[in-house]
Amino acid sequence: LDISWFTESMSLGKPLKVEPRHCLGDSSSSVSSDKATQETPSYACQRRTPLHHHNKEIVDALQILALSASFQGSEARYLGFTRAASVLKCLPFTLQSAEEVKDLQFCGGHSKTVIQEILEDRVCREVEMVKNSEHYQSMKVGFKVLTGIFGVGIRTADKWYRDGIRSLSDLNEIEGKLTGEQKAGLLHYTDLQQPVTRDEAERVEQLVKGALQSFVPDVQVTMTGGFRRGKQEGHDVDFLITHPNEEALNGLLRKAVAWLDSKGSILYHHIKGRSHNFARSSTMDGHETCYAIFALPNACPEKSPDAGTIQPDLDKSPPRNWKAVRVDLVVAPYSEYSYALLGWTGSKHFERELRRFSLQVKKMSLNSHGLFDIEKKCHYPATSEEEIFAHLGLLYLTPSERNA
Ligand code: DCT
Ligand code: MG
Repeated sequence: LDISWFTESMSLGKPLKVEPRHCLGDSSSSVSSDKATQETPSYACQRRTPLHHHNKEIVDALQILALSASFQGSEARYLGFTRAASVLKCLPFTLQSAEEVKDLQFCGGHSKTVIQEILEDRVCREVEMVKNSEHYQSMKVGFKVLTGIFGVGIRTADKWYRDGIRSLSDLNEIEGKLTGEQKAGLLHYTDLQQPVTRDEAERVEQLVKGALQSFVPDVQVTMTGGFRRGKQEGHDVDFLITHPNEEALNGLLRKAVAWLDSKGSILYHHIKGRSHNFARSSTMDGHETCYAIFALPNACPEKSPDAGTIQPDLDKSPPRNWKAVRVDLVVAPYSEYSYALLGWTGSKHFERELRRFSLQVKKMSLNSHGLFDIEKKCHYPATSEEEIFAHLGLLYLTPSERNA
């Protein structure tokens, strides 16, 4: 683990050593530069957050509490635990004593109590209770079946819980009432619960590129999400598709997905068309997107994948030569590509913090389409992620430093 960049510039008492205009405490802020250098930058997009850090056990515990809070519909508690976990990911050392916790910034009282308890007793009673609670367990099952369309997962999982659904077998009983996406999530539950490895992601990339390039040979395809940030595993594989000639993108996603489907590579897909009347200042994402479940052939297939032999993976069916993998395909016009790349690289918390920083500090609205200055009422074009960070007066962070 290389933390030299951190120890030089980012220990808690000595935050990002950047040119003054890049800091929150810059000349436009009321915070004096002396005071600013004593503080942890408050927004996660101002901090370098590596993938590997020194406080995994505590971060994992805080993230369980964050997930549980979101399952209970408490966004404030979700954000509190998530922000505390994010600060800990930046620490260049392993927390050893409860005493060290007192000085942590952006870490609320509840999170501090949890951290102190883990440091003193090795476990936190609240975390153990949550992990073993029926609500948490069954919400996780419900959430997993909802294969990931943004914004609908928790609400539906909660409704299922209220309706008395506690397990996969309960869900099987209401199969007739499930949407196509939910049925697919249930059918491929076992596979979708397994992490997607980098090797699998790269094989999905070959499939996706092959399909798109058969229609437009010079189409640009970039793997985004956690894999672009350096993760070795993820819950899905995310891709961003673009081309300098925007006409080349017309109908391309549908054609490529239909082609993959005809080869038996797709188990489920749902395409959301491009939203043309999409408000540019909105935080919503209006790009054409395909949410899919691929049948990814095994690394050394003896047989080619055949959709005709696909069977539910819940029962003890004979060994298959493919694995169900969640894939998101996003098409961005070339002029919006850098914004879409920044938006789809994540992490989710990094993106939330970047949007919060843009709005609160810069009075700008940022989304995957562009950056809108609310006061000057103008858009800022960008041809690279570096340019977007510069528009926001932020130090550039590479994808692997955005694991907030
Ligand atoms: N995203 C976001 N806000 C959301 C959901 C997603 O900004 N509510 C962005 C950030 C990451 C990117 O889209 C891809 O989303 P995921 O695949 O859910 O995240 P990931 O970091 O790739 O996680 P995983 O490795 O588990 O797939
Ligand atoms: Mg992902």
